[in-house]
Amino acid sequence: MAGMTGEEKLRRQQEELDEKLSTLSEEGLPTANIIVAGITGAGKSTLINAVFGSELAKTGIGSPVTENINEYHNDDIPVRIWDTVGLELDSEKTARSIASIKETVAQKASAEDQFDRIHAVWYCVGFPSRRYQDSEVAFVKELHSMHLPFIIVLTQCWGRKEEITEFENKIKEKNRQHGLGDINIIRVLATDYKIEIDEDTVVTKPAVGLDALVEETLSRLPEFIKSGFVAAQRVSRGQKREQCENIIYEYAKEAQYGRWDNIPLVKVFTTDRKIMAMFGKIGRMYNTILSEESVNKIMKESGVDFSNNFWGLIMPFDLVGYSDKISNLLSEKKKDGFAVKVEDIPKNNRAARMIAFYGYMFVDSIEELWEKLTEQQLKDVDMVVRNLIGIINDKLKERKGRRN
Ligand SMILES: Nc1nc2c(ncn2[C@@H]2O[C@H](COP(=O)(O)OP(=O)(O)OP(=O)(O)O)[C@@H](O)[C@H]2O)c(=O)[nH]1
Ligand SMILES: [Mg+2]
Repeated sequence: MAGMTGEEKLRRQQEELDEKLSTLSEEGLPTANIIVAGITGAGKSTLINAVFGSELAKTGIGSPVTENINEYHNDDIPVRIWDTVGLELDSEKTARSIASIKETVAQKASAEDQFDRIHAVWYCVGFPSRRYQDSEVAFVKELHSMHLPFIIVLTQCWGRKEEITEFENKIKEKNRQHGLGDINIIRVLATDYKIEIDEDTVVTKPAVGLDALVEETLSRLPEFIKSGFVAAQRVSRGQKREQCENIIYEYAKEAQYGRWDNIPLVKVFTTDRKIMAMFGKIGRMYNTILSEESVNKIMKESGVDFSNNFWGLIMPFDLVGYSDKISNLLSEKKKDGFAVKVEDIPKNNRAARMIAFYGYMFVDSIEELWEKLTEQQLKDVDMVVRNLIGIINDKLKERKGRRN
């Protein structure tokens, strides 16, 4: 960098940082590959819809990979599901299908690119049938031996607790006999179950266990695939929030490292772009795909002077409690082994704090949006953008109110 003026040097440094950050935001999310197997009627489709939303199977291309495997994928949802359809484990024909499923899985499992491999298997057994046949155990054994995260999902868990426990023990015992005692079984009722007592009385058993299934799967997925799985699932909001904190942290750290607010004139526009990229990523985590245009609109029409973003928003930080949140976040990260100190992002590092502030505000707003809109409405981009602008403006007003 010899011969450059100080300003040129800074500009160059900034460009390099920008490049680094834009790759960060373009990476998108990894796609988790999950096999959902089980005999016909076990409740596979119901489970898939409950965890990933009906959009996946409806608009996704359900294309037959083999006679008995259907693949579901939709560009907006970072998950790929292989569903074994119509498997009847007793028949002759099914024995052939199982062989072909095993072959497909084995091929995938050994793929050179880790992203192409199968990342987890959910094997569904329906409680109402009370059946866990020898042929199923053999099938489970084959899949389990590929050393993938393997979970047995005991589906359609309505009915008496003791009976469910009894059946679960039966499965466990059978597994033990085949050296599969370590397989986890998770009880699930994917959607509410209505029991008609008589003409006027309907008792509803509410859905349970999906969060446990998501948590267990997540804890066993390879690290590099987790963010995709979290974005794709619709069950655990806590997990989404955690992933968003990681995103905010990345951007805040970059802002701090880049000292964006040291040369305001060069950085104002850059910072806007970072915030936009961060909003886009957070949106994806909540299954909300926002185009650049939409994010732009949100930023323009929120009651903040975004073009003057280094002044208006920084002062009242502590009054909203975001400063504490940010400090906590940074200490958490430090515990995780990150080389970051709370003092690393001092109170006077406006860009980093501002980015974190926007990040948290956006996550809060999207969570509110989730409460407010139905799954169908969340697909309507105009409605999402309009509502987000409303929520953000309310939050900012709230903030002003507290200041006074
Ligand atoms: N209420 C309720 N019904 C369920 C649940 N799981 C499955 N069912 C019902 O059980 C039946 C079979 O469920 P599916 O999800 O279609 O089963 P599948 O495993 O996809 O079956 P195939 O596609 O034939 O292999 C359907 O009528 C579902 O409505 C559940 O969690 N709650
Ligand atoms: Mg099905």
